[in-house]
Amino acid sequence: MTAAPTDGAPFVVVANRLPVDRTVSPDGTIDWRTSPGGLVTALEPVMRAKGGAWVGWHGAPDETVDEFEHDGFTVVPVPLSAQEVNEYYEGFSNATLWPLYHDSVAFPEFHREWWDSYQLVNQRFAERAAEVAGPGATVWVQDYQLHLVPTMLRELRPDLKIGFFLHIPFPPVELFHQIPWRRQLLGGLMGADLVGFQVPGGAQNFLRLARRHAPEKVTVKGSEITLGDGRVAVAKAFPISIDTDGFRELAESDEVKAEARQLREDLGNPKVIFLGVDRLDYTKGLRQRIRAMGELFAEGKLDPSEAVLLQVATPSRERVEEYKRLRDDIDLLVGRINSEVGGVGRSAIVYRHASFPRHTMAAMYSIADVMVVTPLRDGMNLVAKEYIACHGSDDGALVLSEFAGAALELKQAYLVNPYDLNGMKETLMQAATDGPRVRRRRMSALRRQVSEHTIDRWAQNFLDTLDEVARAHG
Ligand code: ADQ
Repeated sequence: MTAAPTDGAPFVVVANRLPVDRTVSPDGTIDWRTSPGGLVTALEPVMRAKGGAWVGWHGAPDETVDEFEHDGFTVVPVPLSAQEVNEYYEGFSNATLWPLYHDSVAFPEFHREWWDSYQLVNQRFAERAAEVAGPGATVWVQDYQLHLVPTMLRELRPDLKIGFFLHIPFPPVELFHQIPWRRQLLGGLMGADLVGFQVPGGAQNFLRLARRHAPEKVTVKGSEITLGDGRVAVAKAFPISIDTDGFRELAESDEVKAEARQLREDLGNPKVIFLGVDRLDYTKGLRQRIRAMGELFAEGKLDPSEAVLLQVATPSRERVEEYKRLRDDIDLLVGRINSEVGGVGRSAIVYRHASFPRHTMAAMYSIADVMVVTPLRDGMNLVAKEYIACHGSDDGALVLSEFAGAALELKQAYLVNPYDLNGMKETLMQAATDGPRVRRRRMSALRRQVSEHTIDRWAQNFLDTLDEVARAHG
């Protein structure tokens, strides 16, 4: 057990990465800047009001950085060696759990040394959190890289309220079964008072697995798991969202409107702009989407002098083998389609492998007539929601995979099965050609949904439920 520091933080977030990036100016001064992102935006006000701390890796291997104050909260860097980045992060997190949790759309690898590293690093995160949390503090652990932290932390600090949120899907029993360390992973989560998932199906999978594979005897009733010592862990869905007002205001600003006009012009003022925006990841269904669009151009259903697919893909996990292969595949596929269709000087597919600032993303969303979001499996997918918030007029259309968590809420989207290429082609055409009344009806229903369900409400809802659960079962 670790003694609670009397001056510790009453609210602590534990995530693989810190919400700050280091910048070094020409004179060598080091500065930290808050990195843009939904989670930070949602939690910053809570952190400031409560005097919070954020525990996470600072992004540079083999380097120790001291704790510091930033923007009203305490930043607590956790060091990782280069080998740990390889084994805990790129290995167990991103080449074992990530593919397996996404329906095994890529083959998950199981290596005992990756697992050893994963346990070691999770223990380090738990110890840092135990050192900075004040007596009876609320600690919110984020995502699949830190599965074991809730139980490790509870052992060190039984006085804490512990919440966990999984941003990616939680797989069905049959897939989870394959993991050699399934008991430990399940047991890790059971240390939390509240375990949050993106969709109810994730919570149900977890409860079903808890019944069969918990490391100790437990009773599962409804959404509650009662452990041997009488403690209760609750599993529930909390669908994440975005800073809707922030995105809308950005898209309505004069700068973004001007950027949007310029962008449309740069694309040659086409009649229909299809847009894809993704992290370059094999779960996002890029191969299928680009093939479907390529066939529509090749078959003459879409005319490259009138329509374009603008596809942007953020570089991601570039040292992992599967991601290198994907990058090459997409380059090849886009090159082949563009060499076969379209006139000279005009591409059917405009593809950028780059990360863009938020204002450029808002400009792209606002000019897209059809937003195409077709993951093979996705916890939620924020891009779909960002499009709705930014696309001011009601003439847009969202084509959305049934396998994105967002499909459960965004029912008025044009839903597709990304494995069914013909079905996807038909729906893409329907989204592009439906009359203004149908499109307006769908878009305004989507807008209502995203306006009412924002990231602030998500965070508040999770933290209120955590309080209730801890009070009821404390
Ligand atoms: P991701 O897999 O990263 O998140 P997503 O929810 O779509 O997926 O979020 C991607 C974010 O990156 C969006 O905010 C988007 O604007 C941004 N982005 C994408 N391409 C970009 C580009 N080229 N330039 C700049 N920004 C870009 C994980 C889960 C999701 C879950 C989220 C949140 O996999 O299912 O929705 O966490 O819980």
